[in-house]
Amino acid sequence: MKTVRSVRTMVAFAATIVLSTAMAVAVANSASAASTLGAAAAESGRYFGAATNSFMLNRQPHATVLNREFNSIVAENEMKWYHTEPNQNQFNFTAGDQLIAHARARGMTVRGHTLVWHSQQPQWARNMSGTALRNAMINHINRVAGHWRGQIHSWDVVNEAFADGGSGARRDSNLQRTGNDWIEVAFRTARAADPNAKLCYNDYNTDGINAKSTAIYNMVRDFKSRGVPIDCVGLQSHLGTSLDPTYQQNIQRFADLGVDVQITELDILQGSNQANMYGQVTRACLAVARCTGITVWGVLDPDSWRTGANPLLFDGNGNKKPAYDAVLNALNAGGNPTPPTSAPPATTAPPATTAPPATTAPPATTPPPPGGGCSATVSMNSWNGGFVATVRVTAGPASINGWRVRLTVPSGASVTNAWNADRSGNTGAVDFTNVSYNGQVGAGQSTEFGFQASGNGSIPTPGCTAS
Ligand code: G2I
Repeated sequence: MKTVRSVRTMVAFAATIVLSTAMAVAVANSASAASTLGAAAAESGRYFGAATNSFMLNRQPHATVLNREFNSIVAENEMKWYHTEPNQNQFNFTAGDQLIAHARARGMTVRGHTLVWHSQQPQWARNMSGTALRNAMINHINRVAGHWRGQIHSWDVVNEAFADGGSGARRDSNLQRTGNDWIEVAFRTARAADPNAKLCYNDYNTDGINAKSTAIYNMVRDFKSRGVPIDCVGLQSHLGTSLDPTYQQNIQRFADLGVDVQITELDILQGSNQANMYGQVTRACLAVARCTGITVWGVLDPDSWRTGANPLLFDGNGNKKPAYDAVLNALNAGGNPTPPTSAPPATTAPPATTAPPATTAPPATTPPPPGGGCSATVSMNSWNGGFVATVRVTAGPASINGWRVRLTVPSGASVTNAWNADRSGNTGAVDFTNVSYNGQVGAGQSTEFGFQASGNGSIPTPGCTAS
């Protein structure tokens, strides 16, 4: 009896250990398994985003799902050229500002889509060609990327510039006809306008190793070898019923060039393979350290541009689909952590017109004039035949209410456009004066303006006069 009881006791004790171990494992698993896409992606340093529109931010159930699940957003249409510059030099940032405010209030990052694209251009740009169009493109990038400077995680600087099919050629467009260098000019201009944003080239039908993705690969390799600023490649991934077997290999070869890869517009035709493919895409990204984030092109199926395809992760009532579970499980299974260098720039960075902190002293070669006034320094981003200059104006020991910078552009060079300053002249000695919002600069503080010019050469240290 005694023996039986002690055996029973031992069995019960052993069972308790097994049970409590199992429970501990279960608790540990559920503690490490994040319950939303954004939180699960963040565990390996990635983001999981969705495309949306400002007019959907308060629409239910879109808003609830967007705010709960995603830690990144992108404007489906409202940061495109036709929307942000409907008339030449008249900018409309309202919808984009709303999207950014929404994201920042919730700790989400923002992808910028897109600075230049052959499609969805405003009518005035569609009618342009040659130098006028090239200058309009540069001005557009300066003004749009400048407006949201410091607030965009990654910009699709150029979208869909390569032809479909096996040619590996550039797509014909009014932009392409301004000269083959239009893409690198766009990237250099974007870097100067927002030095913290990652600059991406974005395209579709590039979801495997094929002639189009190889042409883009060759362009990125060329850009890296010549120092053209490019940080990432966006693979849109609008997908059908099967995944290209070289999908991951293709991501890896771009990563091996030294750029990040982002899955930028993921949606997959609903059908028997949808959930499986969503899992495959997620695992492929997680397997490559430099694949830093995934964005789905919409939140609820009825939001999608692919009418009737139901290609997203939530149905029209906001219910999670099997595809959602496939993605979440893949994210929670973990993957290669992203390298520390691919950390996104802080979304809390000040906008361009805000003076940088006083600790950012101007170079020693241009001490502030004694007794007040201001000084100016220039940094240039040049390519053969043109440059973008960023000019920093720093107040002396007393605050100032206005400033004028006189600088000498190189002989043969000509200023084509300026931002955050009024300009008189375009060759030789050119004067730039503050605009209404950046004339007041506190003692020792700085503000910046910029301009674009054609030509080559360097600019001597400019003079600065305070008022
Ligand atoms: O076409 C799918 C995507 C391919 N890659 C680039 C993305 O920017 C593109 O997005 C789509 C949007 O999802 C659509 O919503 O771009 C389309 C335009 O090419 C967008 O469609 C347009 C409609 O065609 C217009 O009729 C409409 O006025 O959206 C406009 C704004 O609602």
